[in-house]
Amino acid sequence: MNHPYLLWSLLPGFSLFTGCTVSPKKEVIKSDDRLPNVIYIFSDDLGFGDLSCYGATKIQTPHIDSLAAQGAQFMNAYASSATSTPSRFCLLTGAYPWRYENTEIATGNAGMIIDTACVTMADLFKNAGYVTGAIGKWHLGLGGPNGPDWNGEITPSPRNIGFDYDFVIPATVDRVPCVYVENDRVVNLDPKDPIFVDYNKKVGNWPTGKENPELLKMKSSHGHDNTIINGIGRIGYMTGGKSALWVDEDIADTIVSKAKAFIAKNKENPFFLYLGTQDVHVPRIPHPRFAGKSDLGVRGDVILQLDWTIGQLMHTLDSLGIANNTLFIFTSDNGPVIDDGYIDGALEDLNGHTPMGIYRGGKYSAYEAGTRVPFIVRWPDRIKPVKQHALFSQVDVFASMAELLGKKLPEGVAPDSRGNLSVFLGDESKDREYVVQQNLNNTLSIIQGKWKYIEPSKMPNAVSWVEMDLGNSPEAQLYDLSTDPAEKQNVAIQYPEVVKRLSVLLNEVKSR
Ligand code: NG6
Ligand code: CA
Repeated sequence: MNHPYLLWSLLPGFSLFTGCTVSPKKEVIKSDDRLPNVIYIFSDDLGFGDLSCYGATKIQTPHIDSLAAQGAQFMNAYASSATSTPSRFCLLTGAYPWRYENTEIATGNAGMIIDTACVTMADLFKNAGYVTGAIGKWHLGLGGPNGPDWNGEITPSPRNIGFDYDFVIPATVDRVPCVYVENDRVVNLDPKDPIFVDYNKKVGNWPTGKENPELLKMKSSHGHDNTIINGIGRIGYMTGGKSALWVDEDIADTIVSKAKAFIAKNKENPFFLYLGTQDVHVPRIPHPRFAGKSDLGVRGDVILQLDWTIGQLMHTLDSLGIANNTLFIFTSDNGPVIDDGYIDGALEDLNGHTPMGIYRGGKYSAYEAGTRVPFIVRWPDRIKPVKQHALFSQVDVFASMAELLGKKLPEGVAPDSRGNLSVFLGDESKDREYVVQQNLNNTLSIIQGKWKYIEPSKMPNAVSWVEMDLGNSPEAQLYDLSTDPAEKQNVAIQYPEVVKRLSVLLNEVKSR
């Protein structure tokens, strides 16, 4: 596949991306005008209504609340997509994922999805002298087109797209292999017990959820009935690598300790840390410290665990004396879902909690709760606390970071990203000209001002494996978000000229 966004790294005469080695750190960046460290946290499936700083009353998230109180808290910010892989792809490439094949939810043995020739946001930071790290959930594929060699060197990896260091969960916590990869090797792998992974047929003789449901500590509601690891049926089959298997209860602790180590090691450099939490994705398995603590069942418990994670990172920055000059971004890859394939009591235990807030839909959906997510930016040295109401999309983070670093992106790099630093830092409240959203089925929506248009789609509005209002309809949909943020009244028939205008604009964006 020919990616237009791949051409840039080879542009002659562009020093940032020609691959010439600058030795930036101490020489280029003087200690008194040091660029900020940047931490970007992608939580997983966290909803707009899941945090007390966004109005939740049944759960308290004090650490994330204090982050919000000290920074710019966005009220109208969007992930590009209602699922993980495309959302992450968009952030790191600054390109809309729906322009490219193979950017849908990735299996656990998918090859690297971002071409190594692509200049990513990690490359941008690295070329500006930052030390770059990717920790936690990855879900952008690893290895060549046939997937990774789990028993050897896993390449390409995040280290081939701009990260100096990686410690990653390859895909999601419900997908095999249930192992960590650190700097291109499976962690704690015993070479005498090699790993085999297959997404089509059983490998080895480890029990599966389908054959041995009596072995499960959490049963599946949909799918998740392949190999059982730690009493949980997963998506995909694996065998081997016993010594390398993660312990689900410990994942948050592990991610925090790796992040702390990375931050402490690089406290003298500017660093860029891209961190994906496994919380609050299924299977929701809190550490015993958090189990039963929320009164909202396991989904609430892992929200508390997520809040703890953020508190630990804030504390680390404080104790190293670098909090003031660290740009700390906290958000979610897509909206929330209640039953995402395991019988974990999440629905029964909601207890009045509303993960979607007032919005319609959720993860996978074209409606607002699919992509409207919490988005918080704290940088004490620079950002004055503010509630940011401007319309904002994560697609613009890349170019905004280029602005921050004083780098001009060459033509073709981050092609869909627009520098929007003054909004990003909360200095100015100016809506993006439009925001494009993508649902599970690649149905696109576009928001401009108060209007939201969802393009007609031939896809069904429901799938068998998750109860979700996907937003697919053969008819054009138009909502006035200023009076109807919950998208109850389709007013397409009343405002044909608005439908026309937005469909033309969307087609124009598509054809770029
Ligand atoms: C779905 C899974 C869901 C989750 C999702 C990806 C089933 C029934 N559902 O196919 O559990 O893993 O994929 O989520 O298997 S994401 O947040 O990483 O995009
Ligand atoms: Ca997700």
